Amino acid sequence: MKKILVFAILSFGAFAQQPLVSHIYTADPSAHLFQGKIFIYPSHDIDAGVKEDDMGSHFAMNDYHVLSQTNPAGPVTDHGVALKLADVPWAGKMLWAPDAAEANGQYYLYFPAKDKDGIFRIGVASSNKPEGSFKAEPNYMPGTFSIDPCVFKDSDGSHYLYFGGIWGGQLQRWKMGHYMANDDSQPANDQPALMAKVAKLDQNMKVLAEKPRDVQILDANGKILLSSDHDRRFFEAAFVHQYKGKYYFSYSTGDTHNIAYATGSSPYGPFTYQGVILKPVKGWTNHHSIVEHNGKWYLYFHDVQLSGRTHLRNIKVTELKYRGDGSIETITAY
Ligand code: FUB
Repeated sequence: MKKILVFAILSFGAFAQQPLVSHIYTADPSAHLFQGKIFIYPSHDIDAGVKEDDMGSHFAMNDYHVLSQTNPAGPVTDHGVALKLADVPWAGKMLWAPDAAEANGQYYLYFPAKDKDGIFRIGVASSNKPEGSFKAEPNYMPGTFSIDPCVFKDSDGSHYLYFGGIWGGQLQRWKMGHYMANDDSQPANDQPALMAKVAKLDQNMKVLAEKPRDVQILDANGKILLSSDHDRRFFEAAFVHQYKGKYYFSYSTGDTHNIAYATGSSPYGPFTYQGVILKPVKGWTNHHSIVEHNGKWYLYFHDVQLSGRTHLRNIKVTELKYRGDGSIETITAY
């Protein structure tokens, strides 16, 4: 595996302005502290020459690289190709946003791809090293669908898989509990918005331990967010972390381009909407992760500074700050 060390980050002050790497396009960064280092699991954007459409067909990625840093202001190591489409027996195309988890000394990469029938599913691959390379299971995880897996490890050691994304991510095609190929309609404006899904993972980390359930996001009055509420409802890019005993469910609002968050007292939710973590960035998509390092918190995110093109993105990092009441200060990247 080829390692590339990239000395792009020079000072803390330059953080939010500078892409973490520029030798490849990267997006959807999922950052985790493993073995005392920050490992970043991004999408690897390429220009595959696929015509742009509303379903995101031009995001036609075909491998993953794993990156690492000893600290968020430090140089980045690219550990090379960690998994490629050709080595995933069930997958047909479009390796979208991944996530990773550690259990029992093994590392697991969770990733969405369209299967050979064009249906997005979530797959899992494993390795004994956080940087891979990863070996994919022969089939996708039964019971999974749509995109943007996020794995959260609770304080008791259990792991939960969150997933889902609307429009190109196909979540709307599952609104009746089964796949409806040509139905991209959204619930009526006065109906609950489509919700991300969550299920506990089996201890083997490779299958769900239960049927996925809805991740409910409520307003301050305890009412479920409606389909018309584009500024606050879930679209894609689920991420879960814990802070001072509370669970924080953060996500992209998609067509309104914010990273928003909601908090709750269980990994299953319900979560109550709190506000915006990250305002829209350059490019259509907004996708992030949150990690603690040496007592400070960091937001990994992406924009299109290097290319100006929405499917050729670059990852960045900036500090994230909590107020005394646990709310998060809104970040404006520019
Ligand atoms: O990278 C492809 C897709 O773009 C991701 O899966 C979404 O979250 C959006 O960032």
